[in-house]
Amino acid sequence: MANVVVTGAQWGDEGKGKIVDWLSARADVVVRFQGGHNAGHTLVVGNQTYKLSLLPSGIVRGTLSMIGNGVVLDPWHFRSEVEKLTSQGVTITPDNLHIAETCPLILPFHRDLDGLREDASAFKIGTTRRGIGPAYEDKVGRRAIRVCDLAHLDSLAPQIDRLCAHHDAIRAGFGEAPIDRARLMADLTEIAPTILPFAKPVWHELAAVRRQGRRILFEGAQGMLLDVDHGTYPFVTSSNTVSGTAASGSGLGPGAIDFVLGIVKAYTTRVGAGPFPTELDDAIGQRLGERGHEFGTVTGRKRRCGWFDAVLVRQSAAVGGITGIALTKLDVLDGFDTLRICTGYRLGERTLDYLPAHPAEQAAVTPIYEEFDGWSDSTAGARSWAQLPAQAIKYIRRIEELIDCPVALVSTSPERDDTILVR
Ligand code: 2SA
Ligand code: MG
Repeated sequence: MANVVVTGAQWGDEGKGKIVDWLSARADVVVRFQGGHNAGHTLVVGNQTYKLSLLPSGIVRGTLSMIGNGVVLDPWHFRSEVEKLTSQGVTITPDNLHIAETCPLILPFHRDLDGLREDASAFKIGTTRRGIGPAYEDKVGRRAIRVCDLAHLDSLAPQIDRLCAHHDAIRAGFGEAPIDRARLMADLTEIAPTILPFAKPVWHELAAVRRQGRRILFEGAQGMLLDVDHGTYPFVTSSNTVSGTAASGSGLGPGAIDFVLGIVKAYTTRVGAGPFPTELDDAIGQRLGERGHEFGTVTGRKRRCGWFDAVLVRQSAAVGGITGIALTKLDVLDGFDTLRICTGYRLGERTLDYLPAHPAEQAAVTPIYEEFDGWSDSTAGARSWAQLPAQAIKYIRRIEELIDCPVALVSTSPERDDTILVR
């Protein structure tokens, strides 16, 4: 298989980190193409656990890694994540990590604004408070400071003025002092030498990688239902998380993508606010959360849990052009007497086979469930199809049918090798 996009098909936290790690053994380059340090990718290698939120997961095993133009980069976070991983024995140098020169920067006042907005109003998105949304707003508003600007700080004052004028007006509304320009310039001057050695024309390098026939693994963050266009708007992140972004967010054409692997958890979780039709506000939801260790990697927030929603994943598979699914955390369902899968929604008198666009309707749908007998044997650590209980296979096959997409991989623990390749 040549170039693969790994994309979340639910609300994130499907276990992309592990699957990217598994696939990175077969890739020459790993590329992040959207989001920022709001991602939370966990890799377990032997007895070491690595938590990444900005860097491509390939870096842990030394695979050439790139941060594409579609990512928003907090330079200070970058430095601390590099330091943390280095202290865990990971080698990170400008030879194995490249950052697109066109990445917009997340600046300290972006993070402040993210928090101010979350705190100030009754309407809460439940963001990671890392400044992701405000930084993307400035990118689209053509006000952003980008990585390449760090090499031209002497002539940056007019751009900084324009950016700060915009933010000062917003800050005033929150009763906040104007941005200290001199301090911002000093901070940028201080961090620039850390970032610039990594800055490269990533699109140009990827073109060469393509010409040489080397394999690219595109590492998505968050999930399809958090996509700013296709997700549960406004309860979404501020980037396009769908697989198509892998091309635009790294500087390649759509023809560069050979396979889209959608990562799907065997049940459903969501962190942050917004509609969640199959959410279980009871002992079963509690049990899923405990067994699945469902806490945010970045923020430590408790994730909401619910039954598998085939309607949502079918929608993700269609919108994201998913070629095959990797089903993760199947072992969390071990030992349940009965399992449920949502196959459709009821909205008043209507029956729907998709999630309606309006947030009020999304909140009002009630799931139509199909019930399954569970399995008592453990699937944890299974490495072959033959090791799975018959009922578990039945559950997987039914999911496949309902989402109209084949299951290509089944993951049975955070360990790289506990992965079943389905033929
Ligand atoms: P933001 O910060 O602007 O991107 O938040 C907007 C919404 O997107 C959700 N979001 C996420 N959902 C799941 N996982 C994410 N990454 C971390 C993780 C999150 C964490 O892997 O655990 O640690 O809490 C992620 N990033 C953003 C967010 O909850 C909002 O609903
Ligand atoms: Mg995550």
